[in-house]
Amino acid sequence: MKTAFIALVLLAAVIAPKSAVTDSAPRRIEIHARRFSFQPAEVTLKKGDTVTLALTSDDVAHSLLIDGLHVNGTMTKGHITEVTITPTTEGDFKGRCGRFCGAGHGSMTFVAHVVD
Ligand SMILES: [Cu+2]
Repeated sequence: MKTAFIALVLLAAVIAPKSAVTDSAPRRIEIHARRFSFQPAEVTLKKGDTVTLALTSDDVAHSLLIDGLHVNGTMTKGHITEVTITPTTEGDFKGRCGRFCGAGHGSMTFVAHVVD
C-alpha cells in the first residue's frame, strides 16, 4: 500500500509539470515565404495572447519584418526561425520582406490583425 502511494506521488510529479507546459504552450503559426508572397499573408492574433511565429522559406532567403510588433525574423529554406510575441495593442500591423529577393520583393507584404 505504501509503495503504491509513493508510486502515485512520483507519477503525479512526472505528469503534472508536462500537462502544465502543454496547457500554457503558445499557439504556433507556421509562415512560409516564397517569391513573392507570404503564406499565409494575413494572420489574426488575440491581444494579450502569446503566439510563436515559425518562419521558414520555400526558396531563397527572405525575412519577415513587422515593425509594430517587433518581429524581425530571417526565413531560410530548411530552417525554422521562431519568434514569440505577445501583442499588447489592437490594430492592423503591416509586415514586409526585409531581405531583397528579386523583382517582386516589394510586393511581399503581410498583415497581422490584433483583436481584443
Ligand atoms: Cu524579399
